[in-house]
Amino acid sequence: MSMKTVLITGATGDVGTHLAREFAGKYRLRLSDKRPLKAKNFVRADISKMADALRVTKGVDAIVHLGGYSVEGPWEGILQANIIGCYNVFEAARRNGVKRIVFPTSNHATGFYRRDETIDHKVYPRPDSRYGVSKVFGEALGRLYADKYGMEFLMVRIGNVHPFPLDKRRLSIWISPRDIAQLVAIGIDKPGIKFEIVYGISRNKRAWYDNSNAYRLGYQPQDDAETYVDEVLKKEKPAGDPIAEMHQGGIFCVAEDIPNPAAPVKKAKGKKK
Ligand code: 15L
Repeated sequence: MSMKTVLITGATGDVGTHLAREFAGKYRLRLSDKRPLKAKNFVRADISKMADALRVTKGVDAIVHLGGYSVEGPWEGILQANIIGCYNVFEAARRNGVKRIVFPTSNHATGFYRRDETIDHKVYPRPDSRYGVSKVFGEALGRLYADKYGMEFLMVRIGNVHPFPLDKRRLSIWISPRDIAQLVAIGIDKPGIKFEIVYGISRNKRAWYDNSNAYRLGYQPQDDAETYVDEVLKKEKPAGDPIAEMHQGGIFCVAEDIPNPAAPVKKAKGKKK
């Protein structure tokens, strides 16, 4: 079979950057984002506009829909990027006959489960933020489009993608770039997926998740956050808010606004607003 054409939305973000690198040569990639990127396979698109979503999803075999607001923040931003944007992409895929979508939901869809609980892919969501709610929206919309229109979804409740775990909480939810690439590739390629939820974590000793559904689909993570345990715990700051400390979602359980690593760089205007 010829190489699949795969659209990655949100391609300038953290996860998109890792996946574009890991997938080079494996798929014919079309990268999109509302922010610019210097790459010849890049198409600029703002998925909060249906016309852009229709244009960018045309003629691809599968979509990895990363585009959106990636942390807790103002409702208006989350509404446009994650609720309207997700609807536009799924609906545009349906109209364009694109059947397969990998959606990065988040550990924050279930962040109000406690750290002393182990949860599997069947638990009822307990979002820890408006952002978490927007991810639950994406999961529900995917379920509808699978059941009603026969589209196919792998929902990956991602922990945190980074070359190494950043802190104690991430020792439980970390996923390495090569492991997320393997899991997303299963979502793109594995025949027979209708609608599945998995956790996007490496084989972490301290995992809060029973990720047997991912293993059933063939996921064989290569990494374990425990490799980094000493250096992570040495750098760990003293425990902060007790509610954050008690729950899987951490700071998302208490913060109203978390600095967005993917925010567009504001140009200096000379005077303060
Ligand atoms: C997420 O869902 C965010 O997209 C990411 O930026 C991290 O904050 C991650 O969760 C996390 O929980 O560490």
